[in-house]
Amino acid sequence: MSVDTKAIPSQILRRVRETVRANDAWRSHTINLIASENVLSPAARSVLDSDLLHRYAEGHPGGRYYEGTRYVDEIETLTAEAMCRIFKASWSDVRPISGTVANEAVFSRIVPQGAPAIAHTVAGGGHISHARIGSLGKRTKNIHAWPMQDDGYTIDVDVARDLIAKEKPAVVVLGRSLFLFPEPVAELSEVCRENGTRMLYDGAHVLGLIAAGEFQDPLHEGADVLNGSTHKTFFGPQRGVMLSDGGDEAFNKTLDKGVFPGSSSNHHLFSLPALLVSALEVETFGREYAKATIANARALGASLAKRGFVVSMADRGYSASHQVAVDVAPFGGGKDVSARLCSQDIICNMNLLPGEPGKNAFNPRGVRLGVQELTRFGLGPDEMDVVADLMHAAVTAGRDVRPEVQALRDRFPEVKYGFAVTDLG
Ligand code: DSN
Repeated sequence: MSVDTKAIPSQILRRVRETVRANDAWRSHTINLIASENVLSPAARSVLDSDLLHRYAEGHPGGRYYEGTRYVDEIETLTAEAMCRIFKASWSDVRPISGTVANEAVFSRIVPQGAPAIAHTVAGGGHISHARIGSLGKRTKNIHAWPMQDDGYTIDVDVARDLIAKEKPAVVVLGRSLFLFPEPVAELSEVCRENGTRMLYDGAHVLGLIAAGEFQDPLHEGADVLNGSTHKTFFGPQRGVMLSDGGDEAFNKTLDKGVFPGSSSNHHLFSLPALLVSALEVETFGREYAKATIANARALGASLAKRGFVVSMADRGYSASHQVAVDVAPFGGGKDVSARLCSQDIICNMNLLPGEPGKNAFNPRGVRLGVQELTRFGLGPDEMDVVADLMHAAVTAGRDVRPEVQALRDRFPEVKYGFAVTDLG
């Protein structure tokens, strides 16, 4: 980024507020389909701005390296307990500030330098932190891709079992950024145990669906650790979480050290109360929300297919999560189409489709659509049909749909499935 050294501070200062307000105003009337985002309830938002913005709390409640933490200790303990309740876990760490930091905490402690590992490639839907150029790649370049069936999405379990038995990897990573269907956790857990392999399930995208019992239950199907980010389908502030069950104290201690001092010192205390409120919302409204989200994803897939789009995994009902993947190559490809949609206030990202070669990453065939935010605003299957119609008009006919996008969003101004500020007393 080039820097304007002649800029005048007072002018920039005004620009800061204007820019933030402009973003607020714009995003409030867009159709947001970015699958990794969501919005906070008014109750969760109301506890974000506090003295905790200024404070430090390394270590754990009861074992801090700083004085002055008595209140954040209480919040952190309540949040960790809520996470254990929600995921029926015996151990949780709520200090990682993102899903990637949580992954770093695991990889840095359980993957010896150069050891074999198995993960999804980015082209296979994997997250960048599982890749050779990401967090896992700092420990090892010896990363094998999960073998895939012909659909380019589904892991070939028999071949995967043989690969684990042959390579004896230090870690296998299940879970992805293009995450349409559950992973074969139960099917692979035994061969992992037999070969001394730890299984990390990266549930960043589907954490809220797992919490609700509406996707799969990785910890009880055999994963050693469930990592996630707390701001996608788990509709909290931007943070991460790690969970395990089964009481392997030595393993939990290893993970704990991976978080602190391994991958973070302080952990952005200001957003912890908002995470606690959001976790209580997930406990209260999570199942209803997750069911609505999955129904909306399937409805959007069907509505787009009805209008002639090729939607991935049609034979399996498009999705069992919050996402659908759509082939937009006939209309210019993912880069061009996502930019055109954004100019019409419909926001999504370009994405490689299942089975597409990684070399296409900068102009893939597809776009990835996530309905978790629209669902939180209360939109349902009927509105998914309207969204599909607007996308179709914008992409195939170049129509200016911004007024219709705004009209749709104006009908759903309130965040649902959450508490009101007054519920906080
Ligand atoms: N890369 C983000 C995504 O899936 O959108 C998650 O970190």
